[in-house]
Amino acid sequence: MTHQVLVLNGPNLNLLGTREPDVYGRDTLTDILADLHEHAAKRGAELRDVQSNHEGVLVDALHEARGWAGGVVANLGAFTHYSVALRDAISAVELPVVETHLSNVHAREAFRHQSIVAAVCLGVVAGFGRDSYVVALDGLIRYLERREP
Ligand code: CA2
Repeated sequence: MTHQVLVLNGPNLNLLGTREPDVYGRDTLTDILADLHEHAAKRGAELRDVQSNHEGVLVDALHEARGWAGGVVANLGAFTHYSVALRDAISAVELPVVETHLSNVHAREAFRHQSIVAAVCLGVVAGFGRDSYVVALDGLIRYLERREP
C-alpha cells in the first residue's frame, strides 16, 4: 500500500542553506525535500510538501490533509513553541503527526525547549540535521504499516 504523507515546513525554513549553516546545515529546503521524496519512493510512500511563513496556510494544509494523507511530518519552525492554532489543528484532524526539527532544540535557548504541539503529536525527532526528516518519515511509515488491518 502506498502511504500518502504531508510534509509541512514552517516560517523561515525557505531560507535554509543561506544563513546559520552551523545550526541548520548548508542544504537548501529544496535539496532536503528532493532527497526525502526519493527516500519516500523507496519506502512506498508519496509526499506532498508545503512550506509557508504564515500560520493560517499551515492550518489550512493540515485541514486539507484530512482528505488525502495518512500522516504528517511537520517542522513548524518557531510556531512549534507558541502556536495554539496549530496545536488545535493537529488535534482536530486526528492524523498522526511527527514533530520534526533539524537542530536539537533542547540544547539551545530555553524558549526552544518548550513545544506546544508535542503533546498532540505521535512523536518528536530533533537534532539529526536533514536526516531528522528521514527518521521522522520512517517512523511514521512504520507506524502506519503496523496500524494496517
Ligand atoms: O531546528 C529546527 O528545525 C527548528 O524548527 C528551526 C526553527 C526554530 O525556530 C526552531 O526552534 C527549531 C527556525 C527555522 C529558521 O530557519 C532558518 C534558516 C536559515 C537561516 C535562518 C533561519
